[in-house]
Amino acid sequence: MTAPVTVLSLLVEEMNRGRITVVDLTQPLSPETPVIELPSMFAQSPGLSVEVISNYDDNGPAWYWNTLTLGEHTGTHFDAPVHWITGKDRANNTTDTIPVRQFVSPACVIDASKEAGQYPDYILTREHVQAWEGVHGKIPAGAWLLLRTDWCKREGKEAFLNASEDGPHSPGFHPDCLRFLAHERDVVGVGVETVGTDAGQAGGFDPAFPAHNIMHGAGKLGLASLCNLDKLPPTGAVILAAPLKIVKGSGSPLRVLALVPAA
Ligand code: 23J
Ligand code: MN
Repeated sequence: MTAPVTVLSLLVEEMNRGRITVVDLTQPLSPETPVIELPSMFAQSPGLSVEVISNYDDNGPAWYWNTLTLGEHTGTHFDAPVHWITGKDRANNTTDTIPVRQFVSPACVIDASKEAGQYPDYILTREHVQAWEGVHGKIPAGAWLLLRTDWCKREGKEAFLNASEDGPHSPGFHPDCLRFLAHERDVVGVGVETVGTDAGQAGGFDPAFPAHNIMHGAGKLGLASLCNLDKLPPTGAVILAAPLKIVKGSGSPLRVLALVPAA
């Protein structure tokens, strides 16, 4: 009796042969992991703190485990539509109710690393996306749009958040680009390397925080603080990104993996 050949058995074979690799798009999660800093009139989200329950000691002689305290939006994390007021009345808008099919979706990767390297406030436009489509083809419905900026290569909180007197400076999306992605392309969501899906200066955009406002208003998802986007092809990767099943959760830290075909 031999098992039947299926797309999944072929996938396993391809992985065993190294013809499909698994790339980790997740930042390490530690108390040093930077979290977004909002203007001081708003409540802040705590980063990770870790308290040991036992460490093979009197509190538990044969076991080691910890208690974690952290905001839902810490480190490499998932944004659910309910996170934003524009998405609050949508069906299946929380981490426990989003259809799991969306957690396994293909990726289109736009490389704006050169632009963001030269200008930290770089904003991706509809025209830039359309130029990418001219080379790589139309973004299919249900795909992630991942914005590569090489921001994850910035070491330390200061460089990563890149804040000055007038707030943080980091790349993101133009509102018109987000409307295009949500309504004309029907992406599953957008993913970025920066601390949140919106540009550092996006609090002053119209609408404010458009990646949150427009995407979540359209029931779309977000992924923030991704890394290793430079290891992905422009098309052809499949992303596994499943948040914790937090009841009524607005988001969650998660492990994001990409299945990538060998070049
Ligand atoms: C709350 C308010 C503004 C922003 C954010 C959260 C995030 O980026 C987030 O992690 O969802 S911009
Ligand atoms: Mn978030």
